[in-house]
Amino acid sequence: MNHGIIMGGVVDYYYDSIKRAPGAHKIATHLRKQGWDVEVLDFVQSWTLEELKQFSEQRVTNNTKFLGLSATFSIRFKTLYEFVPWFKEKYPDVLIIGGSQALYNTQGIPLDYMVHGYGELAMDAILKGTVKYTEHKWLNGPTFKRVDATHDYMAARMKDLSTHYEDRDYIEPQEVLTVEFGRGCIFNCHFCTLTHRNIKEDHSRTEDNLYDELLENYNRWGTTNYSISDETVNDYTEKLQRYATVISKLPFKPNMSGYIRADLLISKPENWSMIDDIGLNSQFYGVESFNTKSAKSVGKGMESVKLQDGLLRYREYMRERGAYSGHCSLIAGLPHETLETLRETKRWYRDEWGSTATTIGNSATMNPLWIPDVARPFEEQSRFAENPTKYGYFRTTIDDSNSNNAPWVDGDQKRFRGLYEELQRREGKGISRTLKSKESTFEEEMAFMNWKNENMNLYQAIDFLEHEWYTDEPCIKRQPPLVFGYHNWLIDPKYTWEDMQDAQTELPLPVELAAKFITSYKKKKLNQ
Ligand code: B12
Ligand code: SF4
Repeated sequence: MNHGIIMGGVVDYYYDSIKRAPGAHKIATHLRKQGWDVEVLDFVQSWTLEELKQFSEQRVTNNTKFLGLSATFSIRFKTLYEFVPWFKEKYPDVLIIGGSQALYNTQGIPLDYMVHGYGELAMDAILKGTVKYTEHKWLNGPTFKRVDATHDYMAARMKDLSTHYEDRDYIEPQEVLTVEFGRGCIFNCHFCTLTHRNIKEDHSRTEDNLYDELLENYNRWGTTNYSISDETVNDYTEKLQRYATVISKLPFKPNMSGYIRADLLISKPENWSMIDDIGLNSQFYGVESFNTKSAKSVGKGMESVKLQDGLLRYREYMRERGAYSGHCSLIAGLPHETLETLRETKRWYRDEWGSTATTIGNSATMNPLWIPDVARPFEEQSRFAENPTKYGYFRTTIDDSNSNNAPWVDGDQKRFRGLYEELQRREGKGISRTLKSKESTFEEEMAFMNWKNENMNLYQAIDFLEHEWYTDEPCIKRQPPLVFGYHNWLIDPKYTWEDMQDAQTELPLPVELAAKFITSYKKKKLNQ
């Protein structure tokens, strides 16, 4: 039987994540249906070079045709820069294939092929030897063949989106697994970087296909916790209806977190009971701005007071039914936003939405507007980033923005000094538009435009965030965990999904337990 290995890992903001590599399991499932024996190695960021070598020596045989590297986010880990060349030298006939939605997530790693986009159909073509590709070279690095799955092998209309796990994955019941309902989004917001947006026809999996996956995971591993990887779960009602109907027939009620468009949620109360039936009680709202004109400028049209009142009403509705967590994600610096409108948003968060000294409310985060400084080839750009001047954004410098040369003063939470100093350093060195090499991974992460518009500039935005948003007030300090981060707590069976509505400060992260979980996983894999 043809054999392959896929290694992957998801790194979180907190520490090496105990989340399974969703793309690795998806591709493995796809190939197994065609008779392949494909094993997934999770948490690759936590494996040492020696352990990766040991694993390979145990697994690779004459039947092994490929090593896959799965990068939901970046996998530019030091161990992989060392391991992959070793693997290539030792097993020159085994293809090394990277896969990610963003080409640069494997920057500098010596690969035979790099697939960008949803990779199932591209993988089929590579393994059949019929794939279309173009030759490239990483900046200061090796050459590779690029396979474009965003156009040539677009796997965005799949009716079967199942993921099957195996005994050799050692899934434990408390884990939060990833599930997909569909790929792409029917909308086309101005700053969105999603490749498959503006899709008008149905792009979701069949409801039976979803039902089978949830039931299998419950029966085999005891899984009840999920995060949904769709960009917008509530883009249309008919899809919600189909999934609510089948999920209600399961012998358990799942808990799910997912991206919800808040304006649609509020304008379609007929969807509320369906969302409840799905178990989607932890919701991430890409609100972007509570200033109506600003939200409209990026394609999100609802009048802000209506949106805010609607969210509070919806919260009451959900709390009567059980667990509920709602997270508003906001941006400082969209068109028409001023320091005063940002302060107004903070007042609403402090007084209405967030936690107080005695109650636990909901969470909201605000980030500075990020406009990429230089377009990365083969990566989807938002309309916003393609033409910032059209939206009234111009380049500036820290010297211009901070004209009286005031020294940076840390706020309560000391969050933005690094960013401020980095902006200054880049400008001083004239390196603001450098694309990174594998040795200087930081550069590219920081390569965003230092902007100004007619109302404010980036320096003012980070100064506001440092001193007025991220303060030590209860709405910030006592906010519950962010809805896509629950796995960091739930890996400890002492925590329940309902606990995720408590103040984060009262929920110590089980860092040691997570480390032990990964160590034990590695041991099982190496002694299989
Ligand atoms: C959930 C999610 C989050 C959660 C993650 C929580 C967690 N730990 O799981 C949160 C909210 C924390 C988050 C944060 C961020 N996210 Co996010 N996120 C997602 C989302 C919606 C789902 C991820 C997922 O599970 N996908 C499902 C799996 C199946 O997809 P996949 O792993 O990519 O696998 C497919 C392909 O990559 C490929 N593939 C994968 N492996 C392999 C292997 C082989 C051999 C092959 C051939 C192919 C292949 O085929 C797979 C199946 O088709 C995606 C969008 C999306 N729908 O994927 C964005 C996405 C991954 N996020 C993105 C971004 C930009 C971010 C942030 C940087 C946002 C920000 N400004 O803060 C941060 C970065 C966080 C970090 N760790 O670095 C971008 C990444 C683009 C990029 N440049 O890397 C995405 C793609 C959205 C987008 N289109 O803009 N995110
Ligand atoms: S921002 Fe959200 S709703 Fe808008 S196009 Fe992107 S995924 Fe769809």
